[in-house]
Amino acid sequence: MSATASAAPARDRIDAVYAEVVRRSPAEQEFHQAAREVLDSLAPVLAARPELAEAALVERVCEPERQVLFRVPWQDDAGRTHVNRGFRVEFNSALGPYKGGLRFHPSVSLSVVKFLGFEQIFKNALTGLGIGGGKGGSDFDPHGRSDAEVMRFCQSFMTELYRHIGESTDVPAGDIGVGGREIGYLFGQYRRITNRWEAGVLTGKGLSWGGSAGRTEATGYGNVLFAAEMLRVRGEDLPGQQVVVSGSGNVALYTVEKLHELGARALTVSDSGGYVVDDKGIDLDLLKQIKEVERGRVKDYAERRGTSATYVAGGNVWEVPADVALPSATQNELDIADALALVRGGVKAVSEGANMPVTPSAVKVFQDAGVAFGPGKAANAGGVAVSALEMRQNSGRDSWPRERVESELAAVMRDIHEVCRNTAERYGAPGDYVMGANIAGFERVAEAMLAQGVV
Ligand code: NDP
Ligand code: 2IT
Repeated sequence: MSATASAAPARDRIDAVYAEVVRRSPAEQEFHQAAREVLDSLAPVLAARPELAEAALVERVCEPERQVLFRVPWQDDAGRTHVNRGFRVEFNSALGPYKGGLRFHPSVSLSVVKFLGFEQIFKNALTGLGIGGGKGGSDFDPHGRSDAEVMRFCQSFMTELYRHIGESTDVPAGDIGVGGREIGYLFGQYRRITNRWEAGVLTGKGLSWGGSAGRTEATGYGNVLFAAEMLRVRGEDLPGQQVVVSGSGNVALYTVEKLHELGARALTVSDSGGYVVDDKGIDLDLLKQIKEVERGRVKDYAERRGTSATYVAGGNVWEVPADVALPSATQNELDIADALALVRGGVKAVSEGANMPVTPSAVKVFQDAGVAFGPGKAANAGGVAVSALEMRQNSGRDSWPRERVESELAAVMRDIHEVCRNTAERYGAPGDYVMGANIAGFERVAEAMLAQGVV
């Protein structure tokens, strides 16, 4: 297979698909960005495989199979009524039930949910574990809300969502603002409304009621394993590397944990208020206490850590020089000036723990500078991969030991790295993991869609 003379018409076709995406969904900037990035990789595929072009697979994959928007009314502790908007975009089910997280954050919009759902299609395909792509959430802001308020919100959210999901239909999980506490409240309401113990309807559950060992850790661990693979094929090693990590949520915490386990040093964590840099490396026990137990801020970490840590209020974490950067907070958090600063500081590898944290122009800076760049749909696939393993355990009413889950996660991450690398090489773009991930993910989905007819 090679890019042939028909690449030019293929590129025209891609541009036309993109123009139609923008025309049909105007003002959905995040979705446009995610679509453009994938589409930009696909011209050589259409040129080499006309059967995929003829079946309008690129056109079809850009349009969600179903989009659900709903009102979520709830009452706060003072009895005031609030109204939020709920979303579930069921993007593609050619490879399995829709699968993807729920995000609760004030910035959530249809555009954000569609960008995340679109990315999820290809990410989930790369895992090879038989899961389609979807995403959902709400513009609800959980910060500063009591447990009781979060519970009432989750119950109201599920009171509509339950009719759209199911273990063979659509299986949500966590994302920003949705962790173990929220999955618990959501599962409780689903069980109550449906009168069914259907463990496989949600993933990220507690270990005593259908959850999988290793799911909490999976995204961060997986991203570190992916970064280690990218370094390995360049003849470098993760142990001893200084690493800058952004965010201080689920992904960031377990990124730090795996880095330290493998002998690298995590220098930073951040939140929307600022960042902390710790010359001795982040003290994970203290950070977990503050974030997972007290639901505090990274500022509290700096105050309690002693002299090795400095808090930079409103600061930009990418000004800290490091060998490796693992953006693990949110979309578009690392732009061109940040990329230039990291390159000046000697960064060797950048791997996306978050979804689309690096802007397209920043990705180009890294690639032009020869920095290994791991796109989120490959690098952060460990979370959804272990979600798929949780679904497997649920369908067999089984519970696997942590060692089994961790070794399967490591195998999946190695396999994704290999597939992306080989695919990029096959299409004449050696070392370009963005091309590799987009093409390999698309080919798997497109082949299944082709076989299943025009649906
Ligand atoms: P959490 O809610 O646990 O943590 C999110 C972290 O990112 C917090 O530190 C938060 O800070 C920060 N953050 C969020 N939004 C913003 C913003 N707009 N500006 C600055 N900082 C922000 O979420 P996760 O760790 O689960 O998710 C992080 C990223 O990883 C997301 O992009 C998510 O889509 C992605 N991801 C998550 C997976 C998972 O399994 N959880 C799987 C794959 C990808 P603050 O508290 O100040 O808001
Ligand atoms: O972006 C993601 O892959 C996730 N938030 C995890 C999705 C899942 O279903 O575990």
